[in-house]
Amino acid sequence: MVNDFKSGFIAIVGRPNVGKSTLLNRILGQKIAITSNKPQTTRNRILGIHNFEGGQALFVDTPGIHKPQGKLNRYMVDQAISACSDVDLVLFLVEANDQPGGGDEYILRLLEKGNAPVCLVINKIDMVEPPSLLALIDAYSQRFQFKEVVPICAEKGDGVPQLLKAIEPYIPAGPQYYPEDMLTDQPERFIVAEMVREKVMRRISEEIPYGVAVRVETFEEKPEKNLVVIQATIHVERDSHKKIIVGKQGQMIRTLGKEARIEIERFLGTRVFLELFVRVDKDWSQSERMLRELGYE
Ligand SMILES: Nc1nc2c(ncn2[C@@H]2O[C@H](COP(=O)(O)OP(=O)(O)O)[C@@H](O)[C@H]2O)c(=O)[nH]1
Ligand SMILES: [Mg+2]
Repeated sequence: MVNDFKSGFIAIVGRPNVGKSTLLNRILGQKIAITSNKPQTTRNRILGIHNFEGGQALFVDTPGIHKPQGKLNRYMVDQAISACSDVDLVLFLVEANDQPGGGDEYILRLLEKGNAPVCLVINKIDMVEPPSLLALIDAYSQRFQFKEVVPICAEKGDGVPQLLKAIEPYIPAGPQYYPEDMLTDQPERFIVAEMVREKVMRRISEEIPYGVAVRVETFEEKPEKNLVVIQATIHVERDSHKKIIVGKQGQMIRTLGKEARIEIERFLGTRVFLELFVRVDKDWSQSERMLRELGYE
């Protein structure tokens, strides 16, 4: 038999909040990466495995690239930048309702230093009219030699099949790296913790979510009851943050727990009993040791 299987790594990069994780979820048809309207929701590289006829495309979702302040941000940006090396293709995601700016320029310079081909993906086309989209394509194309330019709406899925078609030629011959039924390289515990953190990102305002980390302490499967018992701790940086996350008479933590549980049940395909704890670790995001302990190393 002729072995003509194709496989390749494709990094999804761009400024914070342009819709990288939304795109990954849309490609996979299932939610594994958390999203919110706040920048810097994604903190780690997340591999999403997409199978197609005769091949496997391995998408790497990354934290948004920005000028980092603080240790956690430094870690996040390093994750994104290192994801661009050794890939077969980079998807550079931008927003249709934005102009090319300093943030994009910084990323384009990084991409120029690498040698992977770059495809420009213009997201959120639902927010603009066609003439301004054309002007934007023009502006970006003058700046960089993109291999392809694909407009999409990651939220609704418009243009995503076209994007998948457009990237196929860049996927080289290669082995099937992961089994066909695998969706991500991240353990279930990680995704579960992320789903809790997403609810915090979405519900809690101001700067608090940037100082929140979530760790799953126990993950106990009870197949005979079709149940998973999960205990997770929400780490915050200040007593005042703990107060807000717990809420009046525990109202907020109950809401967060319920929203997270519903999503975790969908993800795991079982019933879930979720218990949340809140713990203050003063300035954990500035401590090398705490960053390591919470999985940011
Ligand atoms: N209008 C619109 N909003 C989108 C689209 N794709 C993503 N978003 C929103 O943009 C925000 C950031 O998305 P996210 O995937 O977390 O961005 P990331 O930081 O680049 O991973 C979220 O509020 C998404 O719902 C889109 O196609 N259209
Ligand atoms: Mg993201």
